[in-house]
Amino acid sequence: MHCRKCDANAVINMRHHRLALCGTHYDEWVLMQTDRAIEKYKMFTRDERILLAVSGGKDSLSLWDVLLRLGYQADGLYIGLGINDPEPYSDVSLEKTKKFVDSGQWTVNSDVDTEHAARYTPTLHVVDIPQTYGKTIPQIAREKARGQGRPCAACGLTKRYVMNRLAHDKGYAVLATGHNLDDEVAVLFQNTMRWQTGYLARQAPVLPASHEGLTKKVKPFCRFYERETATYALVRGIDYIYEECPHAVGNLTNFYKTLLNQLETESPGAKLSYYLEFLRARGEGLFEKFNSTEELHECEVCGQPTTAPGRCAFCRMWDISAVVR
Ligand code: Q46
Ligand code: ZN
Ligand code: ZN
Repeated sequence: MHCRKCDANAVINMRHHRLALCGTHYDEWVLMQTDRAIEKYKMFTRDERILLAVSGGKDSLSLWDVLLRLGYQADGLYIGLGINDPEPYSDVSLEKTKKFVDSGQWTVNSDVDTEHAARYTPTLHVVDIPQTYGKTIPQIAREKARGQGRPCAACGLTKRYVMNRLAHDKGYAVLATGHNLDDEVAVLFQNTMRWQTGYLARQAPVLPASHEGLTKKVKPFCRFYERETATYALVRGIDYIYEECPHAVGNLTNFYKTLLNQLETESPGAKLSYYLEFLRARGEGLFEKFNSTEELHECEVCGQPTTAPGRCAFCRMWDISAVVR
């Protein structure tokens, strides 16, 4: 198959867009689409500092590459979870992240001319959970959940807290994550299956900072399919960790992803329209009344916003009674 714009062989055929592109034109397309999404949803400007959560995977490293190439001031935050059993997942993902930063690869010339050159030298912040808080994520989860279930709840709570805290303490305007369309649609499907209206009200490409101490959250890749971000990483020669976190295997989100992939095979574009139509309905205020108006308090230990007075869920879980820096 040939590229729609030139004679070269196509590296990707996007049936939902009826668009096949070669490496160069695909690269150009991804940059343009991302920049459009950033503007359309008013995510951030080139004058603002962005903190991007990086995991060493294809989505976050590709997003970092794209943002820097588009001339945005994006720094990275890597959170070391201490998940190294049975495979050294955390160690390898940190290694890939550092390799990306050291390579300076976003400055590597390509055939694509962007209006804004990559001039920003990014910083990588690393927060190692076992070093900072004394235990790995599986350890704290085992302790708190008494050996039951997956460590994902403890992990999610810790990651959200660390991201928000660092973004706030270091004065970033926005917190970005590399969530792609497949991620967003799986969560959307999960939430609609159970009519979790509060969650639906808060699922969006942009979540404004609703309270002092919270940072605006954005997902610039939310309209790209997973195979599109993977193809971008491939075209750009980004070396990322292929393996998923061992605790993700067999979880409910992955089960929904498999179901939705079957649907997509039968009906190309089904996921994209499901998501975009949801955003349209949401934009028209369909879920507005389910948005929580709960009053937030300051955690008595760390000062971060929390729903109940006293210590926040993070400080309670980690049994923190004095601020850890
Ligand atoms: S990293 Fe953490 Fe995920 Fe691993 S323990 Fe679960 S939540 S699966 S995105
Ligand atoms: Zn081409
Ligand atoms: Zn706290």
